[in-house]
Amino acid sequence: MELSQLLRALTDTDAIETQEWLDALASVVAQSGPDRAAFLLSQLQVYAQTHGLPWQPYRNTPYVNTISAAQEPAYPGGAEAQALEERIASITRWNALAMVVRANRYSGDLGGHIASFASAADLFEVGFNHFFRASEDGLSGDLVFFQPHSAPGIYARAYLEGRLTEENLTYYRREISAARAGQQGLSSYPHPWLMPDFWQFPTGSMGLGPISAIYQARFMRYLEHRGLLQTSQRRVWGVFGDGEMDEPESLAALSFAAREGLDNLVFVINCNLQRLDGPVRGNGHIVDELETLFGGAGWNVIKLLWGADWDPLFAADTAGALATALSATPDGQLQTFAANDGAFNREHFFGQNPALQLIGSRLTDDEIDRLRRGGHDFRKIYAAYHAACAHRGRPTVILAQTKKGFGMGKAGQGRMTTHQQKKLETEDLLAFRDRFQLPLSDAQVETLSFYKPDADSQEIQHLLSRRRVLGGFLPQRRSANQTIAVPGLSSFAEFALEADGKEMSTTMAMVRMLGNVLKDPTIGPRVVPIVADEARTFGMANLFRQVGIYSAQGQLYEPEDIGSILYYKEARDGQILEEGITEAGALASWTAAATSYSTHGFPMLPVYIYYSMFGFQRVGDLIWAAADQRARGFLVGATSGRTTLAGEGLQHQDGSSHLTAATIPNCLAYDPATAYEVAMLFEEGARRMLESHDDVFYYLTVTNENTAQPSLPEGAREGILRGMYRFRWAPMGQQAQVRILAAGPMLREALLAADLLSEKCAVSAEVWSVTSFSELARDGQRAERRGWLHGESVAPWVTQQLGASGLPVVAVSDYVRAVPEMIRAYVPGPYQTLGTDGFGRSDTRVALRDFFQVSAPWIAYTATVQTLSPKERTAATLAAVAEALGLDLAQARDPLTT
Ligand SMILES: Cc1ncc(C[n+]2csc(CCOP(=O)(O)OP(=O)(O)O)c2C)c(N)n1
Repeated sequence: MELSQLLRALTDTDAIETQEWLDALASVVAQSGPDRAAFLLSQLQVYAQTHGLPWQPYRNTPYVNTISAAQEPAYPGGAEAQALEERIASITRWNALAMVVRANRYSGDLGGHIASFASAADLFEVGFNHFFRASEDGLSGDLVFFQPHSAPGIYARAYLEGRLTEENLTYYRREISAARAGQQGLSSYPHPWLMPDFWQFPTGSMGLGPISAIYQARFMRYLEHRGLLQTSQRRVWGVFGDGEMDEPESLAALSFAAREGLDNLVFVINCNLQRLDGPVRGNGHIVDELETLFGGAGWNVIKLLWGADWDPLFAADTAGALATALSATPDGQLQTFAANDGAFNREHFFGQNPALQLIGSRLTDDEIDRLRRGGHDFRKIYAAYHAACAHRGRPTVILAQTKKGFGMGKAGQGRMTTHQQKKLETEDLLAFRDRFQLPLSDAQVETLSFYKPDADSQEIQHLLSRRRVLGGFLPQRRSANQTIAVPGLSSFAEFALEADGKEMSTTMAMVRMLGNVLKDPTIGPRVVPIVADEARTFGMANLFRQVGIYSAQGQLYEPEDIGSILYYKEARDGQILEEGITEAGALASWTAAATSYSTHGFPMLPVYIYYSMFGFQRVGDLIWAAADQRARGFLVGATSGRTTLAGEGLQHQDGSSHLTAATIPNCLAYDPATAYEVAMLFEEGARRMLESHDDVFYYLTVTNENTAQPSLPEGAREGILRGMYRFRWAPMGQQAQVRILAAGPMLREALLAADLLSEKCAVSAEVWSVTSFSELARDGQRAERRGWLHGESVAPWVTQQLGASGLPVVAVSDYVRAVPEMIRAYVPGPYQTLGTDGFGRSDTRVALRDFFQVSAPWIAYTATVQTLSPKERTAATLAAVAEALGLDLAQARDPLTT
């Protein structure tokens, strides 16, 4: 009896009937083709469903490779090239390992990962030799998102390429010591800020890589469809961990990628079945789960599970005993198999039933031990990547099964603790050397010598020639600086500069400026307006018609409002990115546009307008990553202000974004009060980003409170940009007794307070507009440091502006008090801050300002109290002041605790 017949007999209750069905199907395929066969299968499905058969189509395919051995293309360069590349991967593995273990020997404080790259090395190597294209001009290469903690492997390859030196590797994770020694150290994870010529994408925070890669691929399409840049030959690759796919952001945009038909996007998920603590899905199959998720979302899924040495086993197993057993083996068990030797696997896997025993009997224990998983087989990896590149119409995900800590032997392969492993005993190191046949002496192994073949060796020659063919080295970040002329203020903001009391909100002013800037022939096409389903909220509906909403498919329907002038116009060359309700997606989209000057050598100016509450608080980590990536663009927190936002209730009331923004070093955050301030800041920001090439981005908060807008006062420019300027002097002929610093919407309250002060309290006040507490604080810190480190005497801007009079100062913000507190050290004189701490309430503006004690009467009250000496502040006096201002102190609650 043939082996295949025997196997079938052992696993099928009616083998003859099964064979008849299979033969019938095979004959249909042969005679009428696969389409007819597929039609018959769907008819069977309809029959099953309409006749109540308890059968559902499987969402998963069997636990085998999607691409059969017969479908695999030949390996470029044949077996010889393949063997050479495998050697390069072995060397890279060693150097990566040596780098991490050396760092750890130097100091236990230094972390690092070995096992992740050990599992991913082959996936990367095939990519580097055959798929990841680069370009010297940075305009036609691929964009690759690297799994963050595989960074040692990427450094190790750059070392072989001659891009990094032995010193660089020695200073892995020792960036500060390296700089002191005149060297360049290596960041733990991809970090464009710290390694600006190397890393493009900061993927260190898991989940941000996948969503960013998707929006990057879509942004390339956007550039192409708008006729701005040819990107159709370029691809985005994302290599991520299977554990990382648990992050909500990893999965958040899968259906979006498929909907957009992003066949320029390939995800390679390294399914080593383990994450940090243990198995990703010990009791199930992460591959199956991801197959369902990606497949259901509309991706082309390629399972790359088993290496070539499994092919003859599967071929012999026509009854499917092997596939059945593998499908039934949970990942936790597969991990145990990875951690144990051939004899163990023979007994516990192949020993499960006679059919498997028979298959196992064809192999020695050593051969069983060396059975490779798909992600460690160069030819199969090549086949999968090749198929992914050839696929049209949909993004592709390759689910590559590997072993975590591959080749680390007893010290790490498949071990629960392998993720954190960074100490290896000499014995383990020697075993690693032998396993990968590295030409290192015992002494070199013990001292963890890096290994680099001679420049004229086959290995180095091969890898260099492959990179030449593929256009250069990678990763490589560029800061190509094309200058885009920013139009003068008067061309887009005349209405704001000469507002002359006209009523308008700052959100309205911002949107109007945006509309004008979009019309400018130079900068206009570079502007990328981005919204997350809130365009109407911010009064941006007119832009729908003006510049159109981007849609790869154009508009396949007649919009309901086609008759109106502002109809909902979708177009292939539309300019607005309407992202729907996904702040994470919109931020990833903004980042792609904000870094286009570098990734595409083509500067764009993204302006993402959103509810400020759903920015820093909601997607702060994405903003941090954008900062690391040296993003240039505007984030506009619209309808902002804790008490100012009208009509939405407290879930939308943001009191903290300015505090978070202040923690991001290259984010300039402003809370402007007037339309002309917005105009000045927009112009200055655009100029710095597009003309001076500063790696900064701007956060502006604007509000929907309609107020009479003043015209630009003379001489205000410097103060607006630096953070504060005097808006109103004390009443004519009077000396100011108190100063009020007010930001954003609080300026109006402060002005009313100044009136109250003079009318009701006989106190004369001066009012200052603070456009940015955080910029003032930074300026103060810089001045302080110059003093204490270099003995220079420089007064911070706040101190310079307020002078030496020592008058009491009251500062009021529509954000938490910690925001105005940022400048306390630089205020000469008594300083009292007012802000909007606590959970807040839903109510009207007036009620909220009263509740938070930031309304005009409360500001006036606080200012008056500041003018009193401590002795004068008796309960009776305070009550009298409050009464004069119509306030009831007994009603005043602590917003923090109520
Ligand atoms: C947001 C976030 N949370 C946690 C971590 C810490 N972390 C780094 S690697 C890792 C495990 C990664 O597992 P997996 O994605 O399966 O990759 P593998 O190392 O197994 O290849 C964790 C939890 C992180 N970098 N980012």
